Amino acid sequence: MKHIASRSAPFLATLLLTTAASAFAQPPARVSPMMPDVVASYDQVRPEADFVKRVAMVPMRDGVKLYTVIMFRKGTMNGPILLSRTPYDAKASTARTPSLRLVDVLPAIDAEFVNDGYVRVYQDIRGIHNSEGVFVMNRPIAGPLNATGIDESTDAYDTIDWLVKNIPEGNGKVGVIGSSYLGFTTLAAEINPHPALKAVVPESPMVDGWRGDDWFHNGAFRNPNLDYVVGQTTAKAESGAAVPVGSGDDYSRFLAAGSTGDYARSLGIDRYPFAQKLFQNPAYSDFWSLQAVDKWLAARPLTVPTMLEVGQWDQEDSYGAPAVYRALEPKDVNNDMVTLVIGPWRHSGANHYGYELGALNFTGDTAREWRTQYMKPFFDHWLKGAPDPHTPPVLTYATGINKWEASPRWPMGSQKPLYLGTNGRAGFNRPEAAGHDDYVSDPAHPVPFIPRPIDMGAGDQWKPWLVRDQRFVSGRPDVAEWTTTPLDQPVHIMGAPEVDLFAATSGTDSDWVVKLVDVYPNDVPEGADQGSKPSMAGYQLPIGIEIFRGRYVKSLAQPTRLTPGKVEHYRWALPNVDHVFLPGHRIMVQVQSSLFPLYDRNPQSFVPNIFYAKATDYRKATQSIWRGGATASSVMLPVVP
Ligand code: PG9
Repeated sequence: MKHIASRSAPFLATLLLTTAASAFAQPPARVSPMMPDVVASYDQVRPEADFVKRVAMVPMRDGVKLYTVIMFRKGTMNGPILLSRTPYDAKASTARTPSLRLVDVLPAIDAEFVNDGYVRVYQDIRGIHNSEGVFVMNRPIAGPLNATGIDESTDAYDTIDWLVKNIPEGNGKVGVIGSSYLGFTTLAAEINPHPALKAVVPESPMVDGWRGDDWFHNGAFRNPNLDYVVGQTTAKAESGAAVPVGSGDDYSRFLAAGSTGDYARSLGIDRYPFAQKLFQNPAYSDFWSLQAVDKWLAARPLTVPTMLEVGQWDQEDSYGAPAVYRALEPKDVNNDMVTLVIGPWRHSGANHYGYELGALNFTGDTAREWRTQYMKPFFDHWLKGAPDPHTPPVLTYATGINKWEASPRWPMGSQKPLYLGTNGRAGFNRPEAAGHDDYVSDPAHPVPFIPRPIDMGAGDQWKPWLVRDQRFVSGRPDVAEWTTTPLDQPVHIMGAPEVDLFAATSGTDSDWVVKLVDVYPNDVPEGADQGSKPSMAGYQLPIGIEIFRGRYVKSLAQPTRLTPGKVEHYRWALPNVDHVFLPGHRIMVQVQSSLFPLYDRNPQSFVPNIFYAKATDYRKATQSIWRGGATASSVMLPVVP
């Protein structure tokens, strides 16, 4: 760090003088001859401001410059650097309010850091907002899908190299943090990492866009992505561009359009390059499997301490963090390099208020508890040399009993089949006789994923949807359900429940949606003092919901036509959870064949590419869920003994 020390005095003096003169003018083209990349500095924008803010165009190895905002409290010296690399507008992310206090200007979660001497850095990734270059959605790591040699890993390396050489107030150690897409760029930073990168916290990271993160889930396409593609790729600097579809019920809108391809074509979205990529890759092709981040990480050494975080009811990226944990765990020989955190949160909820979610109340602000008691001590240790906080290998919040649990590994439960039985009963004893329950799935009347009218862009509908009371579909003839009798003992599950489904359809393709539901007692519900919230009496709380597109039963990469009436054996995972079904509660399994309009409809007749299905392809089908005997469907619960 010597070279920085020798540069700091004249550099800072120049910086202050230059910016003092420009306090009320436009930022100077160049702030200091000593720092050619810093294009603006607002140290003296308002003398009473309690922070320093610099904007740099940081050069990458190919010359492209990335817009980078550097902020820290005045007086910070020898500060650890915490970096986030975003496609969501670094400029806006660092201007939350026009305040003179840094804690008001940065996102709320940054207060704990900047008030403790951290330097906070936000950067627009390549090609978007104020950074130069060409944007590539989820830019694959250099390799078969990317021949340029430039990716989010090299850009992170070059950025970190610049930061440790050009921030005199820094201590030369860098951490990277971010949620969702920023979780993806956080994971990319630990591939071929810069030596100054000392720790990362990928939150709800996008890892595999076909298996379970964002774009598809097990082959079923997620319709809200069309708006996302428009918002992210309409114009380089424009954020949040939206298709003018007006207000109204998304259920009606998508149903009236026909296929998702029809919907996209009706709005010109089919002309967007990434929309075309999605439509051209409906199966788990190389396009998806070669960019799965867990596979990249599994093929490389583990060198950076990693704290993975995901919400138990993450409605966007529930797959990524556990998948990366599985990839890295075998490399964590001393069980002290990788932590998995599962909190009672919706997508990115860890960075917001964690006391409640939908109808649920928890023991406190669980998100803040995690950030202050676990996440920051983790960074403090690796970036500031603070004492080892002995972060547990696995930290989960047990919903139902509402308490944090530290575990040595994940999963902690062992799979125990909850069988579907006769007369809508579920139980842990395997039914002897084989039989089946049928329902008719009609693509003209798909099962809504939340009550209508549906606006998938409305945060109050979208964010908490995975904890929505499922009684809104109770009684639908196309939602089959099996329920245990009231439990006399708690059933504690810690892991990913596994669907083990034997099913047949009269069609030649089909979607299967399975929900694991905690049915609250109707008489003495917990949390009776729900305050302003409705009672939980009889509440049907989803503990996991996941879809599987039947055409992929034989191969995720090569879809096959289903044979009408033939029983197929399907296996897929529900999201990872730590949950206790309390005595008096009942465990319910629901099975249905649509979850609309979140997922595109399966026409239930085999077509080469569902994005291009025609109206005549959509046909009713009789679905048979087999139980007992050799075809005993169940949900394998990861029960803790
Ligand atoms: N999980 C968000 C997202 C990514 C891509 C498509 C749709 C949603 C996110 O990265 O914030």
